[in-house]
Amino acid sequence: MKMTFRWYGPDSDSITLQQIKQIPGMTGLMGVLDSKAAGEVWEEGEIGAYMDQVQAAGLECQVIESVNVHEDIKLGLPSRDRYIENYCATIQNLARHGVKVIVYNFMPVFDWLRTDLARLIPEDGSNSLYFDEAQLGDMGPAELVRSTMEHTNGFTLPGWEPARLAELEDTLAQYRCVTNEDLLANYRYFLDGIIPTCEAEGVVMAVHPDDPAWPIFGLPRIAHSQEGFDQILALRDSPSNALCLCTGSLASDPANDIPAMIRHFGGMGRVACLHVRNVKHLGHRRFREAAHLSAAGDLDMFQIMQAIYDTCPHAYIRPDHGRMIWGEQGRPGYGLYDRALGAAYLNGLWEAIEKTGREQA
Ligand code: CS2
Ligand code: MN
Repeated sequence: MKMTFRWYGPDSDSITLQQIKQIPGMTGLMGVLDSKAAGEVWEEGEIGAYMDQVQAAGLECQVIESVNVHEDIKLGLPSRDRYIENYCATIQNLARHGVKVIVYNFMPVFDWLRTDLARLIPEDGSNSLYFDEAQLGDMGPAELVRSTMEHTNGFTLPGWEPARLAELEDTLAQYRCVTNEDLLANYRYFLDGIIPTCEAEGVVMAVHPDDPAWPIFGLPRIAHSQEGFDQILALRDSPSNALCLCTGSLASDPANDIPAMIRHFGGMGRVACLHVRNVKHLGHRRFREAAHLSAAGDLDMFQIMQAIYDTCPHAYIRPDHGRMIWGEQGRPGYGLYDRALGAAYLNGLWEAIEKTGREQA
C-alpha cells in the first residue's frame, strides 16, 4: 500500500507540498494538472514542471487523476478519434515522467456532484459535502451547476469546467438518445483506442466509479456496481484496464458491499488504486460525507483495509473528501486537516493488520 494525497498544483491549491510531506506516512501524490480541459494534450513541459516540484518536496507522483475524457468520446461522435489520439499522447507524456496509473471516469457530463458543498454537521459544528436526491429533482441541472459554482470558495472542482458547463443544455440534449448500451459501446471504442498505448508504456488506466452510484438527470451511467465493473473490465481484457475503487462513491448506494467488491476485483488483479473514505446515510438517496473513522459513518474501514491487505496490497490509496474542520477555508472536500487525519487513521489500521498478520504467520 502506498499512501498518497490529491494535490491541485501551486496555483490552484490552498495546501502546500511541505504540508503534505509533513503528514506521517505520506509517500506521494495522486496528482492533477488542474488547468487542462477534457480532450487537451497534457504537454511534457507542464507535466515536468509539476513533477519537479513534487520531487523537490521529497514526494513521488506515480498516479495522475482526472485526465478527463471528452464528451465526444462518450457520445461516440466522429470527432472522437482526434480526442483519442490526444489521450494517447497524454498517456505517453505522463509515462515519460514516471506515471504508472491514470485515474479517469466515464460519467456523462458531470463528475461527482452534491446538492450542498458545506452542510453543517450539527454534532460537532464541522461541515461536509451532502447529497439529497429530492433536492436534486427540485433544482434541475442548470440550477445545480449554478449553485455548485457559487459555493466552491473560489476553487475549481474536478470535472467542473466552466467553459464546458456553459454549454450544458446542448450537452444534455446530445445525450437524450444515448442508452447504457450505447455508452458501453463507446467505452469499448475508447479502450480499444488507448489500451495498446498503455500496454506499450506500462501504464494502467483506473476508472473511478459514478458518484452518486446511480443514474442522475436521466443520463446513462454504467460504472457504479460490481456487475457494471465486470462489464467494463470485460470490454478489454488487459491488466491495463483496471479500477480505482472509491469506497465513498460506491457506498452512496448501500447495496454495494465494499469489502466484497475489493476482494472480487483485487482477486482478479484489477484494482490499481483506491480512494478510501466514509459516508453516513441519512435516508433514501440522502447522505453526507463523514470523518474516515468507521464509527463516524456507515462503512467498516477495518474490513476495507483488510480486504486491500488480502487482495491488492500494492495498490495506491488516498484519503478522500474530508470535512472542513478547525476553521479551515479551502476547496470543498479537499481541505488539509480532515484528510490528514484520515491518512493517519488508515495508516494505523494498516499497521495493525500487518503486525497481526505477521504474528499469526
Ligand atoms: C475523485 C474524483 O477527487 C475526487 O473526488 O473522487 O473527482 C476523481 O478523481 C475523478 O472522477 C477521476 O476522474
Ligand atoms: Mn473518489
